[in-house]
Amino acid sequence: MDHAKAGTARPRSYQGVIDESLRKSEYIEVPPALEEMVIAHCAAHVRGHFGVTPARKPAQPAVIYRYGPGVGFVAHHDEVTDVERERARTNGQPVVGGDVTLVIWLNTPDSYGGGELFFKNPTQDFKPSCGSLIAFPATRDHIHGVRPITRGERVTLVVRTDAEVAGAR
Ligand SMILES: O=C(O)CCC(=O)C(=O)O
Repeated sequence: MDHAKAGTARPRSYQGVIDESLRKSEYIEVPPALEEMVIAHCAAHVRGHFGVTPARKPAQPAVIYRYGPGVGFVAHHDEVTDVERERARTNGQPVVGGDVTLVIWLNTPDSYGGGELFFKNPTQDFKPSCGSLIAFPATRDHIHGVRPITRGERVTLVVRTDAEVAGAR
């Protein structure tokens, strides 16, 4: 949290779309060593559920997002398709993607209103305790988003990881 508060937050939209109505959260990038520690900490859980080992994507630093009142994130998926690549090519926004997305909550649910992480198919809303991890495949069938914050601020660490399959080469 201190790292998030001290950092220089910059606006960022998503997947090459510069449109603050889609997402207006601020973010800072996480140092590689901290990202490695977080991934190592989550690895057993990810392996247990998905049978793959999450690995850092060096070109794509993990980020801490801060969502303030009125801010959410529209329903989207994390798969990088030609649509996202073309948008990124034309407007200079980074393409972000991976195989497995990790979301880790950095503040307590009572410190903000709204802000549930929601999924479609099946419909599910999550507002977990500080330190919780939700991991999900970064595929187009995992549509998700963040409900707008009604009070306070919501802070999450999002790590987009590659999936390493044991024995694959
Ligand atoms: O901040 C979150 O909880 C989720 C962010 C998200 O959906 C994403 O970055 O793809």
